Amino acid sequence: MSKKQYRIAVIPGDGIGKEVMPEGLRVLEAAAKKHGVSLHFDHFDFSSWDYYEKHGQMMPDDWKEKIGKHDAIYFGAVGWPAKIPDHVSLWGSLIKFRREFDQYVNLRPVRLMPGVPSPLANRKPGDIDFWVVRENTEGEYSSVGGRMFPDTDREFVTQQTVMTRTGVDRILKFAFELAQSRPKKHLTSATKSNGISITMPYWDERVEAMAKKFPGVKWDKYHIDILTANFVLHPDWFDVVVGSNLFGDILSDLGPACTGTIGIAPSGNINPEGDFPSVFEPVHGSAPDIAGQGIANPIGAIWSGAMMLEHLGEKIAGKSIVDAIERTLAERTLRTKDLGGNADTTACGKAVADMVD
Ligand code: GGG
Repeated sequence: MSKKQYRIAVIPGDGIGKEVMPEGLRVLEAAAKKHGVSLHFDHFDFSSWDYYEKHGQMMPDDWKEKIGKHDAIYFGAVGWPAKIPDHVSLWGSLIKFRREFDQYVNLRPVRLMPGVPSPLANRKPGDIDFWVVRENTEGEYSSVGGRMFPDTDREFVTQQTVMTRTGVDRILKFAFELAQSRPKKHLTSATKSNGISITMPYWDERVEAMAKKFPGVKWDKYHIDILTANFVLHPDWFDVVVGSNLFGDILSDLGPACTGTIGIAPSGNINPEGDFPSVFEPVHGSAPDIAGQGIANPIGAIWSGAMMLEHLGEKIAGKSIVDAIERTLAERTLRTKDLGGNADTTACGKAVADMVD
């Protein structure tokens, strides 16, 4: 239900996050103006190397008070490995959001857009159109483990995968409900229960139990190794693909790569109950190799803004952005370099904003 007025926390983060976010905001403002939605943006500089350098931590102690009452959080990218190890920046920001705000769904669409050449042979728009649903709060991304006897011959490290019944069942329920709402009504589960012999058979067991509650949904499962091969060979087989935290992370980079570039892929870290704000961010990271050159593709950030509007109940405004993205991508000259065009980040962002209607 639309309330037409929203407070959004904006966190650009590191690297190209700082370059693509202004374009996302430009397009959000254009869509809001056209569709009578009022967006108020509060800007925050934490979750970045710059902040860490000054304060010795990724975020202030009261970060939850600062952004926890916003309607949504619009995020760029995190990571500046030349200065700070990736696991420190990720666990100090994004993973904190996901856990503390119980954003247990990571939702990532994979769609071949008109005019964008797929690296896969003979694929056209419509052939690739599915969702990756990634478990986002537990699984392989666990802090249970440790290191013993450091710097000796006896040194060892261990890290546990954590699967709880609540955690597994709630992500599966979300994925089955999504599959049920789609024309194909098909769900694929990513597993590796032949090799990972405790947690993955448990995951399979819970999938089977959940499937019984959704008799209208056809489902299948693949081990992650052949599933990745099938993403490349048969992307048209998929409709909704659900996976654990690690498998979902891998699949949701591979999927967009099959649609031309990871640069256009959006994502939502969603708390479906709405008890906490959800975070919307492009799938891509901070890309230090191209940061500062003004050539990053802003579409992933722009599309994430559309997902945010849809999540807030502003479906028409959200769709107007996705339609504008499609129209922009159809013009070679408006695409960025990664898609064979020659537009820079700003030109591409302005083109999308102009196309919003
Ligand atoms: N905008 C996405 C981003 O900054 N990703 C950095 C990253 O490494 N993410 C890992 C993850 O999503 O778990």
